[in-house]
Amino acid sequence: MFANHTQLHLVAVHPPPDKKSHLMQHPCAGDDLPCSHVCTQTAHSPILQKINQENESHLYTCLCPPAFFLDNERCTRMAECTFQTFYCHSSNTCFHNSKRCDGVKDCRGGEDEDRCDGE
Ligand SMILES: [Ca+2]
Repeated sequence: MFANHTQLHLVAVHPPPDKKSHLMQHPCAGDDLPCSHVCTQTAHSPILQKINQENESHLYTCLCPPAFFLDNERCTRMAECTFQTFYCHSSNTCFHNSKRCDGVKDCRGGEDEDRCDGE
């Protein structure tokens, strides 16, 4: 159809979205986004649609990029621990390996003292 190395210039034009459209009333489409990074519309299921109709609200899911975790609809960068440290997921902090199994709960959730007896 076109000769090799033919360059095509395509332009797609779409009218601006209608602010009154029900799709534009979704929390992910507004100016005051509920998520810090990525907001996606939750897939509809019969159960969710029933909740939607009763609450007259739109459902959404917040997502985070790699190396971040979701906490209360906000993405927080995970702490980067060195090989001499271990990661506490409950507090997103790093502690030196000497703190592991030393009888003191250094992590907020105390996971540094879990499985210390070779369990
Ligand atoms: Ca400890």
